Order: sequence, then C-alpha cells, then structure tokens
Amino acid sequence: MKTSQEIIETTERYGAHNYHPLPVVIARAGGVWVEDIEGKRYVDMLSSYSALNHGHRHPAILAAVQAQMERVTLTSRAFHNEELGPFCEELARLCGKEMVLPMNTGAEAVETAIKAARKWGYLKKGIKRHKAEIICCEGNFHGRTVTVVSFSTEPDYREDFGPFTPGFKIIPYGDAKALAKAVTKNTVAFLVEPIQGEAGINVPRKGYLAACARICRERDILLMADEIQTGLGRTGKLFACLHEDVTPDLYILGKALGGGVYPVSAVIGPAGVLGLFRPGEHGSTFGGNPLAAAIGRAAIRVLLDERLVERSDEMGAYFMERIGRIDSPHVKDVRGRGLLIGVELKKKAGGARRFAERLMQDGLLCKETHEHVIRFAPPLVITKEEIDWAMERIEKALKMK
Ligand code: IF1
Repeated sequence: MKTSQEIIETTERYGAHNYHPLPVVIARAGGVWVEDIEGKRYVDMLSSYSALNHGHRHPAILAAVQAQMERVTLTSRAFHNEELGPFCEELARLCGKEMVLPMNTGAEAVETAIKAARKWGYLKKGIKRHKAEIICCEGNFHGRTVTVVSFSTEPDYREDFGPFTPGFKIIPYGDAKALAKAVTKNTVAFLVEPIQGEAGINVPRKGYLAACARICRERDILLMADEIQTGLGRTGKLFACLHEDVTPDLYILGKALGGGVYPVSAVIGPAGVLGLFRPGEHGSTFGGNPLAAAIGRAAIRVLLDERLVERSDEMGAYFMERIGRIDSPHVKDVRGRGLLIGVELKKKAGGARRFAERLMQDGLLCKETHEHVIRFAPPLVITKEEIDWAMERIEKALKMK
C-alpha cells in the first residue's frame, strides 16, 4: 500500500498544479467523517464546497446509484430515459418553476443560464442580435470557463486567459442602486449569488436581494440566482433567496444536487424562458443522463425526508452561537447563514491557511478562502455532539499564538 506522502508526490508530479490542497489523502468516508490512508479520522468541515450537503456516501443515495447502475447508466439525449422526466418534474416542483434544463457542472449551468437569458432577450424583448448585456457583481464566483471568467474580478482567475467574452457589466455587490443605474435597453439579466461564497462568505445587507428583484421586475430583466453553493439547504433555507422571500426567474443549481457522488447541475425556470430552446441549439452528452437523474432525484428526496434544511438552520445557529463565544485575539468577524460560515481573521493573524493546517493536525478539515477567511461548511447531517467535538479544536486553533 502506498503512503499518503507517496500518493501526494505522484499527484504533484503528474497532475497539473492548479490546486494547493492540504497534505491529506482521503481514502474513505461516511457521513461527516473522512479517513486518510494511515487511518487517521477527520471531521469534514468543507463538504467539497457544499457538494456534500447530504454527507459522504449517504446510504439512500448510494442505494439509488446502485439500483440505477443495474439498469442503465447512459443513453445520451438522442433517446429518452425513464429517470429524466421524473427528475425534471420533481426539481421543477421543488423550485416552484415550470421547466428544467439539466447539465453537469456548475459552470455549465451558469453558461446555460447566460444563453437562455440572451435568447430570451432577442426573441422576447426584441434586443438587437448580439447586443445583450448581463449584469454581474464584483467578487463573483460562477465557475472557470472562459465566458464565466470573462466577468470575474479576481485577477488570478482571468489574467492569463483572455480574450474574453463580451456582454457583461460589473457592479458592486450589495448595492441595489448600482443595479438600477446599470440597466440599459440591452440588459437581459442580473446574475447574482445570494451570498458570495468564494469572495469570503459575504452576506449582503438585509433587503438587498428584494430590492434587486423589484428592479429586475420593473425593468423587465431576468433575475438569475446562482444557488450552486447556497442552494439545497446550505444556508438554513431551501434557497438562500428565500431569506428575503425572493423568487428569482432562474435558479442555477449544482453541487449538492449530485448528492455527494456525481456532478449534476441544472437551470430551473419558467417555460417562457427555458422553453425557447429548440432541438440542436444547446445540450450536453452527459447532462440529464439516467444515472445523474436518479441521483438528483435521490438527493432531493433525502433533503426533504431528513429535513436537512431545518437541520442546517438549527445546527447553523448552534455553530454560530458556539463560535461567537470563543475569545480569540485573531478573529475580526464571524458571518454566514445556516451551515455556511466564514471566520474572518485579522491581517496580523498571519493568514487563514496556517489555521486550516493546524485544524487538520487536530482532525478537522476546512479551507481558507482568499487569504484571511476560514470557511466552515460541514455536511448538513452534522450533529450537535460533532459540532461540540469540532468546537474544542476550533477554539484551540483560534487561540494559538
Ligand atoms: C474550485 C470557490 C467555492 C460556485 C458558484 C458556480 C460554481 C461554483 C457560486 C462553479 C463553484 C467551487 C469550485 C471549486 C471551489 C469552489 C468555490 F472557492 F472556488 F469559489 F465553493 F466557493 N457558482 N465553486 O461556488 O461550479 O463548475 O465547479 O461545478 O475548485 O474551483 P463548478
């Protein structure tokens, strides 16, 4: 058997260096726990960036995978499969919408929403072809494709990857007036994360989303909520938009829609928008495949059956209360909603990375986002006792010199 060190060396030697992972090799996992090759156990407080809302290897989701694997796994969209229709129906109902367009990764779903909005602008609003504009926010994270990094404001994500896709306008996050000002006759949509994850768990001021929704309605542009990271219970509501009773025109979902086993993403919205796609205009070899659809259905079922949204709300409140009581010289701010929590450290704390490394040694996996924020986002199935266990370690780390 290879050691963790050997595996890491092979990965570094043959794998491109587009990541800087913590030096831990996860070999097995279940629920909120993972184990490395040498048998050391850790509580997972990253959840694969919220893709593991259901926890690792949830038995009901594994059972759905297995059952589907016995029947058929891939058909392409050249033919029908039994799972896709019910998946679309169940997901549309969950979102209170009419139609679903399934893809695989988050970035693909974002691209799909962009295409849908542009098409809607040309066909329904009579905007001159190739003139459509989409408004996005500073500090956004929507994925890594060339079009998506075209409207990133993070130099690392874009600098060496131009030329870029035109048609995007950037406004400050959290400023509804800036949105009102940015809308022109060519604007088709506003693309927004209800809470910015990558930017450091930025929770906008109360009323922001509702104000944006009102502007979108008045100016007849689509509100496209990227709930890839915040959706499906992560923030203590089914969707983070619901904290402000906002229903966007398009939901963009991914990550946890795949139940922690497989990439499943989708755009969910009205037939008046998604129904505009004609055969041949958009698609994906794997999007909507029967295995993905069966997994998506199981992910939704487990979320509802196990009341994971409510758990996220309760456990998130408990987590926040506990972490707020820690008296640490390093902490500048603790923020978040549900089980999406960011701890911002003071500049002189020496960066979040060393805290993540210390926590790893103590059996807790988390990750810094940018330089000074530690992100805690455990699976929604975490218990109070597990939070207590984690909190002892977090307290020690936040009190270190
Ligand atoms: C990586 C970040 C989190 C997302 C939102 C779309 C996507 C993501 C709101 C794209 C993806 C990931 C990707 C992952 C790290 C992670 C991340 F730090 F980079 F920003 F979660 F905060 N919209 N987020 O958060 O989805 O195409 O990846 O399926 O390593 O890039 P994808």
